[in-house]
Amino acid sequence: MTRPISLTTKDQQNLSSSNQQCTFKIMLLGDSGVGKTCLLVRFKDDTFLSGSFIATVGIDFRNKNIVINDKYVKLQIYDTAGQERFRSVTHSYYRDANALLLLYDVSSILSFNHVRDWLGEIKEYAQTNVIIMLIANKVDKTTERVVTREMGEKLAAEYEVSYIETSAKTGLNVEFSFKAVGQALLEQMNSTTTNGQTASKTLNELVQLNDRTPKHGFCCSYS
Ligand SMILES: Nc1nc2c(ncn2[C@@H]2O[C@H](COP(=O)(O)OP(=O)(O)OP(=O)(O)O)[C@@H](O)[C@H]2O)c(=O)[nH]1
Ligand SMILES: [Mg+2]
Repeated sequence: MTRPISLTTKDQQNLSSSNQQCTFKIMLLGDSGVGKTCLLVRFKDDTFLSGSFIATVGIDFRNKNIVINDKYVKLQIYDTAGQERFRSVTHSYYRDANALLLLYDVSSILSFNHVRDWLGEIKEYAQTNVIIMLIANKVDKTTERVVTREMGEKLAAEYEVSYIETSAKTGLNVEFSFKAVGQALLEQMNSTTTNGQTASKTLNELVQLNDRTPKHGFCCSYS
């Protein structure tokens, strides 16, 4: 059975490379403006980039060392540009990714409609055993929300990927998402199957556990 994720202050430690047990590559994908960079900055620095929007050019990456169930894990997170003109640059990075976080903005139906196109690109360029998490970001925008949870969950179920709602602004589920992916990849690494099924199953179980957890619990330990 999957262990729930513990959020501890140990995660903030700068772990020396000799202590690192493994490195996983995670890629952030989705239309321009959905909040990929903000999600990463929230996870890495626990701040929110409000104000004028500066689109990512090409690709950027950040490392974050975390502790998952007492194991040291280095997450190498690639923040891609959502703009079409950078698509060929990002394609070359898909192959090495262990996990893909595919974002849309719940206040933009266009970004949601493009999720199918992104999944098509993933199929074309990523490894077949890559794990995918569909992220409905900006859920703090309650009055402007046009993409419901039901719509997101339905699409995720159709493509058999995990679904989670986040807000880079409030921090809702941000740390959880990265840690859940890290934990799923760890379990995959320790399993005998190589087709990614263990990771996807673990991720789904963690998301379901999280859905049943009162949200203020994560909030308090995170901020
Ligand atoms: N309300 C709200 N605004 C957000 C959230 N996440 C991002 N934003 C805003 O959305 C805009 C775009 O965010 P970015 O993170 O730069 O978007 P991006 O997906 O990295 O865009 P590209 O780099 O062009 O691909 C910024 O103005 C952010 O302040 C969120 O969770 N809630
Ligand atoms: Mg960006």
